[in-house]
Amino acid sequence: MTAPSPRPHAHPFVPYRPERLPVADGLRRGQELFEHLDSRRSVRFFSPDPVPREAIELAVRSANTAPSGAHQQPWTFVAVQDPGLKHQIRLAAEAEEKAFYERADIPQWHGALSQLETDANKDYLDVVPWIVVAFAQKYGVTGAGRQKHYYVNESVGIACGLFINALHTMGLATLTHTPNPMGFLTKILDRPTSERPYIVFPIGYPAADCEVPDLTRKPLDEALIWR
Ligand code: IYR
Repeated sequence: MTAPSPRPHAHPFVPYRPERLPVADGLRRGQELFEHLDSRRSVRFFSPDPVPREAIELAVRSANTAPSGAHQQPWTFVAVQDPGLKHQIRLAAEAEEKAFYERADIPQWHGALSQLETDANKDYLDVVPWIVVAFAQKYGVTGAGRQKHYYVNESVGIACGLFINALHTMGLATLTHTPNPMGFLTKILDRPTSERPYIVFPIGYPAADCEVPDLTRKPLDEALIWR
């Protein structure tokens, strides 16, 4: 028999009893996770080697564990393997990026990006075995009509963070690619207008000769304030 609930509830609640680790064990796990996350880099040079569908499924299962506003889980992940669709995405993304890089009125933005040595060529969108596009559900669509969604950006952002971590854990690389605007993805991937394209994730193994910009992470005292 299950123990009676210690509190009165109007809705179903269930016991939650995660393992309580000894402090030293928790810190060791935290250190290991930090070192693992710190070894991740955004990649723009990919291998065409295949990645099993199961890996994409596992990454989306991980993303799908994210906390979300009112538990509305306002995300959809579209996994693209079809070479024709990938090529359509590449051509449309490159058209937007060309316009972005040719804009003369945003020199500061271009300056901030220069150390990444990016340009309008997005050949990796053809090379990778998968492109996953995260969509944010601006509102829900139910039989009764539109349901307002709360904290959509925060929720989808957290889900995407977990997604990136899951890929890295499987030895896969990705990039948070955000061509601007991204409306073309709604069309190419046949998504409803209730969804907004959020991030394009090219996914694969890094190329054998992959390089990344020599960047460092900001020191902890700039990331963390104690009071
Ligand atoms: N979307 C462009 C430009 C770009 C913007 C940011 I913010 C970056 O961190 C990197 C690139 C591109 O993908 O080239």
